Amino acid sequence: MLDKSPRPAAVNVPNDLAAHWMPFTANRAFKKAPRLLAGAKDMHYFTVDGRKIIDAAAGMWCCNAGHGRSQISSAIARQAEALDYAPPFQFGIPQAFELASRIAELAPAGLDHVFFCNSGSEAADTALKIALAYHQIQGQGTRSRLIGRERGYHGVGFGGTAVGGIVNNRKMFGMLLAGVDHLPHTYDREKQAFSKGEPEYGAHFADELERLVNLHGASTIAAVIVEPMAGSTGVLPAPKGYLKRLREITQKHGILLIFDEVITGYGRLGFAFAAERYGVLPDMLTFAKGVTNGAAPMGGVIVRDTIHDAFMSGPEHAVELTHGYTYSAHPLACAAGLATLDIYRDEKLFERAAKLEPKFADAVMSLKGEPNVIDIRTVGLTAGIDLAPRPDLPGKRGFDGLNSAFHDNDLMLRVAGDTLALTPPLIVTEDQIGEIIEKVAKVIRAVA
Ligand code: PXG
Repeated sequence: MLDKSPRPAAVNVPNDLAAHWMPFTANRAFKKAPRLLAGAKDMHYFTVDGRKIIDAAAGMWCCNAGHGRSQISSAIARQAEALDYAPPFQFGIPQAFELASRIAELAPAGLDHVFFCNSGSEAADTALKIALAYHQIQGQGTRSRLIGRERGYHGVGFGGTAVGGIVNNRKMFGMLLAGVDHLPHTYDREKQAFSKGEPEYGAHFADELERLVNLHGASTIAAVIVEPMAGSTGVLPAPKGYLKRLREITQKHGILLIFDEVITGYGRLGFAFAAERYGVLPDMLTFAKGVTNGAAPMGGVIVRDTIHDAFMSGPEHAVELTHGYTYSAHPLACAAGLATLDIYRDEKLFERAAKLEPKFADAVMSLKGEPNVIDIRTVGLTAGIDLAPRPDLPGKRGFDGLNSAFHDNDLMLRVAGDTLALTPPLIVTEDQIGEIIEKVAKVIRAVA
């Protein structure tokens, strides 16, 4: 069928791609066959040559309300005209306070204070630093050990890289932080393959924290940081009961629990935050991405009142936490965040994700039986599809899938090694889910 929907005219393509060293990208391969984008609206991207690509990745887990939301772009434009920049240290803008209140309201009761930064990486490092400083203030400065998890991703700062558990992200960068340890990841394909939602098997992986406590001593451990659903590593939902058990063990030993909700926040799992889905209250919760629908860089940490309040002592003229960024609570990001939260509320997008979850899961599971599909996991509006790696070249099948999707099937998806990740905007319709699955099936066959 001819598509007559409006689209931007094809734009000029640069003839020299050399200067831009692209992040987390196979630069040489990209520059031979560029995937260049020029525009976006609702569920679609437009390429520089005017093709319309359905977005099964919400950009990069960011654009939960879909693309080109004029409510957000006009809020940013108005803010840029009125106040382009204000120093966030010792000065403030009303929008930052309003946004913090709105975010605290969305978060589970008890998580009442928001510290702003500009990305998920900064949010992870901020949360880890608050944990260390909190224990200092409490007179427990020996608690300096940080615990992450294998296959965890907490961004690319030294703190986040150290607690992260993706070997390729770690092994090039020396010793990282001292005194870090890791829980095992929670994935066991034999016991969990083709699970919808949280796998039945695996709560006991949380007990490994007891082992680490026995090894290191609780009095040396500051915090544990985990993603409620590990996203970057290929969509690993927490097993049933796992997060509750982690909460019990951390609480018993006075260890802070940090949820990294950079991906799971703002509706991805059908709730404002995954903490709500799992009925588990962490001590801190990090966010980024969806807070502005991707339209401006912003991240943050939501902090338990008890932790925040512990800092509010000493002389009143003194800075309570010596941490922050030039662009913390940037006016454009605050404007984008407020407009984004309005859309999430008015269009009930979190509830929409929850409602679509079973249909989405069934649709993705229908790919079982396609060539090389060795596991499919779904949770919320997210799925990971594991393809058997080519024995000679691990990651090549996945990379070919990314290219086949973009160049031959007008589809954008995420790829982690040989795992295809689907994580569409929460505005996706049932028909569009069907269209995405058909395209993914074509991609899987193309790389068989
Ligand atoms: N924590 C988590 C859980 C993340 O997923 C970060 C921190 C870091 O955020 P920044 O804003 O610093 O990039 C992330 C980022 C993918 C993919 O393909 C995922 C992320 C980033 C890029 C790609 O799965 N997550």
